[in-house]
Amino acid sequence: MYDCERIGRRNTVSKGNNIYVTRPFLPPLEELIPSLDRIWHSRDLTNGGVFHQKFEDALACYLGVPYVSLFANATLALVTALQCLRVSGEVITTPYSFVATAHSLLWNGIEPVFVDIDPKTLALDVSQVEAAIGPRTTAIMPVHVYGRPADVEGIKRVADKYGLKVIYDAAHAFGARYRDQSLTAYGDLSVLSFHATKVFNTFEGGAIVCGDAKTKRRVDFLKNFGFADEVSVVAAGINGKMNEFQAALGLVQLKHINECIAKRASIASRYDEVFSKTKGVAVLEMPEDYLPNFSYYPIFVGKKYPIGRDVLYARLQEAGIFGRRYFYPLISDFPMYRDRPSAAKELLPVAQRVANAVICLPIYPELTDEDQQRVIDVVLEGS
Ligand code: T4K
Repeated sequence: MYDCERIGRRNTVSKGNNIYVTRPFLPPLEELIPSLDRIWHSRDLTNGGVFHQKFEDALACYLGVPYVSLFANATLALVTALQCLRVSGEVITTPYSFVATAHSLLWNGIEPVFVDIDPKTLALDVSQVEAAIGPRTTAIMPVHVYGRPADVEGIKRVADKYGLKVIYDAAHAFGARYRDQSLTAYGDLSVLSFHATKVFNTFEGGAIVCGDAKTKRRVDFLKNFGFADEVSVVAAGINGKMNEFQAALGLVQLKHINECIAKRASIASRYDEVFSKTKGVAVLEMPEDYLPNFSYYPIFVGKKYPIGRDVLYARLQEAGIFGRRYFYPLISDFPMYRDRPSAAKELLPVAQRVANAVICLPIYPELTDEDQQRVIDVVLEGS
């Protein structure tokens, strides 16, 4: 069966009036041309060239973290992060995420154990994590959902008590800060995504953030087949490298990121103003000590909203507005996960409720006031 939303995107050019959950920000092409010129002349296309090196340094500096290792995408980075810390057995994770989170465990032969989410953070409910720890548990993989902080202190407390590693899926968290540091500074490792749909994009891309040089070295070996030098392979690595084009684009994108986040902030504040007063619609509260990146704008459609979530979702589509239900269905409901005991619906009531209520509305720097008004009008019409 065809996915109408995807067909809709492919038709953007001819229709011109569709609005999508996101549109990637791209810098003016002329800003990239000198770098492309250099790549073309140098013929250094990948395997850790000059742009790769510069972008790694610039990113670590922008995020204010000790070390960054660039990747072709976040999924490969997640798979590699687990390898880096030699995680095995069982890992506690959330059902409320993009499938890549749990898929990275299966690709490592690790058993995901799902735990319900907290209704405020929408990340792992720490009070339920301890009960899920068993003799084979070696790590916790929480997600900073929509770039909002998971309970980082609570997770650290439990992880320290049981000697578990913590790998954050921070795919949404670029530029978000919590208690005066990058969200990616928490945990043993954090993984960012620079996919086209993210706050910060390099077309595709990702990174592992880590705190010490030794770990960074191991990550770097692992993303390059395990090569330590021309004749030594020290681990069964993968090809996870970011190429020079992606890195060159990333360097240019960095110059625009603050402005992009500021534009998102003003769109979010207009939505907040309207939807905080809309009956049957809930919006997320801002955590304390948190600097958001406004990567997504989820609304939660409750019982008091007369037409319900799915009718609203369909009406938005009829109006050419393609929001997305991130994250519905839950990961734990997909066929490769649903037979696990921890995937049982009755064990995950908060995640089920949230997944059945959410619609992420369009938010991106170039969303016009008129287009935002079209989105608002459809939501208000159903209320
Ligand atoms: N962990 C988490 C928590 C994640 O959310 C993700 C990815 C990952 C890990 C893995 O990261 P990567 O390996 O991808 O780096 C999208 C993205 O493909 C996916 O990266 C993202 N999460 C997820 C939340 O969203 P879809 O299936 O919704 O994408 P798609 O192609 O339907 O795009 C959504 C809309 O974006 C389109 O309607 C229009 C717009 N769009 C999209 C693309 C790709 C564009 O305007 N231009 C584009 O090039 O999954």
